Amino acid sequence: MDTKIDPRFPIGKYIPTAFSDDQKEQWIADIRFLPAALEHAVLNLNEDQIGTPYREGGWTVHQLVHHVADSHMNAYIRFKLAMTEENPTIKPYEEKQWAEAADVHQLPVNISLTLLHALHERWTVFLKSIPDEAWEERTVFHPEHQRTMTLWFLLGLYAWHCRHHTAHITALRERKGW
Ligand code: NI
Repeated sequence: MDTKIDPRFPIGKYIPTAFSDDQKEQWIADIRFLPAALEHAVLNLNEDQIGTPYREGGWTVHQLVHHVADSHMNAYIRFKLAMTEENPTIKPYEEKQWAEAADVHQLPVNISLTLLHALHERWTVFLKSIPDEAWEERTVFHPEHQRTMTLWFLLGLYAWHCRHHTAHITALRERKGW
């Protein structure tokens, strides 16, 4: 029996769920603790290990950490736009090209971890200020998917995104025995 997990999706794909207070608390906690979780995931890795792709042809640990910073800077802005404008059209970005950019190549992961600590502090305080009724009322429009998304959908998506990329690194370490 083949029970191998697809290495691209160590925790599975994002499955949206109905609004609940408990789920909201859990998802905000996932976002709050991402910087510490990611920092822990890369703790004591040497330069070669940081430069290792998490799967064949995939991003390196180094790129994964910088990607999470790229993604969550965009995410934070999407939440702020959704709360201050009516169904704003969000800006997709070319995440693969961002992950190949000079700053990603030249800077150690510590720079993005520091950025994530500050960013997630602000993001978490902002998320906690969102009134319950707003989670399903406030929306953004995603022009590539031609789809309106609620803040509730996005909260779950980014909580998943935190655990998804952290698991890429922890699963790699487990496989390699690091
Ligand atoms: Ni991602």
